Amino acid sequence: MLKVYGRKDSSNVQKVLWTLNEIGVEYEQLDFGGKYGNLNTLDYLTLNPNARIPTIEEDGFILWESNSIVRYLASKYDSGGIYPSDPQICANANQWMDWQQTTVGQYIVPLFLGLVRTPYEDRNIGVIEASRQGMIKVMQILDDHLQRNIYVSGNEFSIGDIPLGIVVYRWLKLIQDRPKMTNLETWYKLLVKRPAFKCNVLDIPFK
Ligand SMILES: N[C@@H](CCC(=O)N[C@@H](CS)C(=O)NCC(=O)O)C(=O)O
Repeated sequence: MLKVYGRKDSSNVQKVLWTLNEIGVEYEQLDFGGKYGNLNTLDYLTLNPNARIPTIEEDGFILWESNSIVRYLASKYDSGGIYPSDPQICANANQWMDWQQTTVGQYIVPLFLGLVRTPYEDRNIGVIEASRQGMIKVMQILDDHLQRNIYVSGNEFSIGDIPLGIVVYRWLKLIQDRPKMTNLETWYKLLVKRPAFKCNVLDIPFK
């Protein structure tokens, strides 16, 4: 059976678990990382030399990098479904996935670490505020895109919605002082209706 290495409260692991539930593939989830540790063992480093989660293993095939795992699973098990068959729609989904990692990540990661993982007295308010401002800027780009699109890559839910759905959940939960973004909230309400999003993201407490 396909193995997923990574604790359930990691946002990058959640992308993989959410995808697996969307496409109906059975898996075994193994608690690695965070309080479970075990990332710097020789065995784990052989799977993933970055000592990071998630990693998957399927019949001897090993893959790391959460967005690459989402693409692999969806293309293998749900091509034409959440992995769009139209090359341009698929490219759009990939574009927004890459944008999540490279552009949005630089703001949501310090915001999350500052507000969730850092004790109040140790927080760097300057970094938190700069990250909040950065998030407003990038969320407005997504909000504008969603004015013309029901989902990230068009009319259908796809892999493009998964990484950003997890980020937007954290953004809406962590920051109340933000401009209203109607299109983003309309899209987010569609995600909330998905059982795979609820059980792998909404129901898991922040850690
Ligand atoms: N770019 C990598 C980032 C992986 C990453 O940084 N994962 C975090 C968890 S979200 C991690 O391994 N942290 C160490 C830990 O959980 O102990 C990916 O998308 O998979």
